[in-house]
Amino acid sequence: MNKIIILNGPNLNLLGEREKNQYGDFTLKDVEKNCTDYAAKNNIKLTLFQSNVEGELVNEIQNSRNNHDGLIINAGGYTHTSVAIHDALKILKIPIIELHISNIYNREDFRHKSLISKAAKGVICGFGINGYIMSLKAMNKFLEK
Ligand code: CA2
Repeated sequence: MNKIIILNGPNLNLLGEREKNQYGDFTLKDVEKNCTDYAAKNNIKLTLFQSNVEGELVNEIQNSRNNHDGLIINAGGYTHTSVAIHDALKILKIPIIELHISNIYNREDFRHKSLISKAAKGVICGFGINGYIMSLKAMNKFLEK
């Protein structure tokens, strides 16, 4: 069984409440349920974590180095600013997938730069919340022996 963690960063707890044109009208609870259902059918032991606090995300990334086989992260706005999250991800030896709901490259210039990408094995962005299932599928593929 592959042990995979999905981390969601700041403001993603408000999914479905505002900016529906950008992020859709599904809530984080809906997204998490989809992922949990997919995991149950696809040999994945799934951990889900969301925080608006940078240091809490760093702690969870550090803890995952001994507890998980793969990490998927939508770092939200910290994607574009956080050296601390970049550094924590760099410590890990497990595969990392960077995930975004929206296509960050067709949005404002400040979203075009990601500090997460340097640490990620792959990036999935612009596929809406389907990106979460796509990431789990891709991670299972990365983890195939
Ligand atoms: O497209 C993504 O998944 C993002 O990581 C989402 C971040 C944004 O800062 C990144 O540039 C791209 C923001 C998440 C904000 O989520 C909201 C949800 C509902 C209402 C308002 C914001």
